[in-house]
Amino acid sequence: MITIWGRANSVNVQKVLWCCDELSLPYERIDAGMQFGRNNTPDYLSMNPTGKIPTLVDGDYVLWESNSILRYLAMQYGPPSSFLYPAEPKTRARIDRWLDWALSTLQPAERPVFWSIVRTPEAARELAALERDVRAVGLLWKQLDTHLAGRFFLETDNFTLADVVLGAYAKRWFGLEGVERGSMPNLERWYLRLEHRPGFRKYVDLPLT
Ligand SMILES: N[C@@H](CCC(=O)N[C@@H](CS)C(=O)NCC(=O)O)C(=O)O
Repeated sequence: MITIWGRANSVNVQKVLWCCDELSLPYERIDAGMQFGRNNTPDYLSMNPTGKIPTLVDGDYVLWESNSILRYLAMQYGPPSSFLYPAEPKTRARIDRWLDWALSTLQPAERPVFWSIVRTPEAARELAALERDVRAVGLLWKQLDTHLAGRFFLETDNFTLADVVLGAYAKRWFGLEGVERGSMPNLERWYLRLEHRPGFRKYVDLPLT
């Protein structure tokens, strides 16, 4: 049995839950992080020394880092020529670059915006910083909008792990209230396509908290 440790409103946990849904994988989830705590107990730290969520436990195999968990699940449980994470090296590398871009570039830029609007009381918001941060992350989403011109999904004609990862962050962009997003027609079309995926609706397309 697969166990996923982490609260359900974490974007990094949501990606993993969505991926399990795409693979029709049963799992149990244990709340951890923020108000649930548990992630700094000695037992948790012995599984995941970073004290972050998510952590995956699959039998006696333990893994942390959300995108690594996605790759593992797709390789371990996807069919050999899995559409989610194709084995062909050039295709796989194009998917991997988006997974890397998401963690190295997009997440550091989107996190302050999300935290300011969703998890900070209005009176305590620093508006000048917020405006600057929205502009910065908007430029990154615009890069994705440009990439998506003429494409159905991010890479290949099929839905892949790249769509899972960026789709989870996209909810935290399109779901924000009071943000000037500018025109991103390709990104919007792609985002609407994700709404056809039950895993997106069930685990990601929820009120932001
Ligand atoms: N790069 C890591 C980031 C993990 C991370 O920062 N997780 C956040 C939640 S999204 C966390 O553990 N926050 C502390 C908490 O929830 O208490 C990953 O992708 O798994």
